[in-house]
Amino acid sequence: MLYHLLYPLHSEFSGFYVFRYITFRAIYATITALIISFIIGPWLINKLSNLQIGECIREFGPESHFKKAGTPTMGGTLILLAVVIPTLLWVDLRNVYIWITLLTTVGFGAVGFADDWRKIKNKTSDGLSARAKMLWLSGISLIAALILYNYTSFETTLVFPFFKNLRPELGLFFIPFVVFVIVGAGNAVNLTDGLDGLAIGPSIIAAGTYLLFAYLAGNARLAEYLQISSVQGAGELAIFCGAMIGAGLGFLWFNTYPAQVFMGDVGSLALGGALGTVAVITKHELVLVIVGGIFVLETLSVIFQVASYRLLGKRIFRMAPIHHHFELKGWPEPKIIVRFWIISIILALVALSTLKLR
Ligand code: 57M
Repeated sequence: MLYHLLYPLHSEFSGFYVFRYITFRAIYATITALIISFIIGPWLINKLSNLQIGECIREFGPESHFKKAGTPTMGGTLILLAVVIPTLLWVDLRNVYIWITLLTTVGFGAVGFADDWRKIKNKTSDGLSARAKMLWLSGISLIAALILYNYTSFETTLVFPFFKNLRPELGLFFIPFVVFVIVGAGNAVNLTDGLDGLAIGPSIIAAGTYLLFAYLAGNARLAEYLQISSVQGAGELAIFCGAMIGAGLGFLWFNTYPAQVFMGDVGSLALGGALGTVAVITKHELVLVIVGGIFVLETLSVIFQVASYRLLGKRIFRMAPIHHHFELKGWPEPKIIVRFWIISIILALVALSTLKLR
């Protein structure tokens, strides 16, 4: 909105020309998101506490979590507001990729909201059934995939990191592939969200990495120089990623150990859905496995744990997802969190190196 209001004024006052630049708007989207988080955060946490929107802790989980019972949850609504408002303020609203990304982000957030609400209403840790959740998430991603496929000039090739000439055409398979990436990302972030700051840290790092990918993919000259796919219009997603960084940092302010608020599924699904969509649109979807390596690790730990228990009757980890394993080994919570952040930063650097190694 601000972009549409202020940029045209450059014909009268040249200073307003600055609103054209994606870099400038991405920085101010980040700052706007931070300001929104700091203004609304304390009020929302108070409100959630007063409404007794508190966490029900699973009885068979690590004991260290029992003291967290009653921590306000659904703080993801703050993340959503702090992502959506700055995005609407700073982007070019004619950009279809922005609307697709907002659709999955808000859509996934809404499914998470319904899930959290049910848990709170029933005072249990069981929300929507896994089936219903998957159906909703797949439906929302399917709409996003169909819009990309039918109404944009989006290339339906699959781009492999490290191999610049390996670009198979997916054709119609592009649609289920997009659904798989977005739903997978949503669920992976959700599984990771089990310690204070554990999901939001790697989400901020991933958003920062994709801010750069979006900027480069949207700039035809730079894309050609780096031999990455050029996606006209993808640059606006750098502003969305900026808002994600600001919203993430703002949320971390309250979610850092010992957390004053949890994000709930409304936050974790929205963040995952957003990252999955941005990865698809910037044509860096396979790189998400590296950028979001922590989310992948958490998911794989559950898959291997369940498979091993079912097939061999033995557990690989003391408890899955893997962060519980380290907790049960006696690592203090902040140590696990910060170490996972460090791994995330290393993975982001490896992912960025794919820009040169091809
Ligand atoms: C969400 N939610 C947290 C909070 C957060 C298939 C199976 C592996 C699924 C998995 C599962 O249900 N994962 C989904 C995990 C929960 O956090 C809430 O959920 C929201 C995110 N969706 O925002 O509202 C708890 O996590 C802790 N927490 C923090 N700080 C935070 O900032 O400390 C969350 C955010 C909170 C709080 O204690 O209550 C969760 O872990 O439940 N299931 C599991 O993770 C369970 N694992 C399991 O059963 N493993 C088995 C098999 C199935 C693999 C095994 O290893 O044998 C464990 N979850 C818990 N306790 N809590 C079991 C023990």
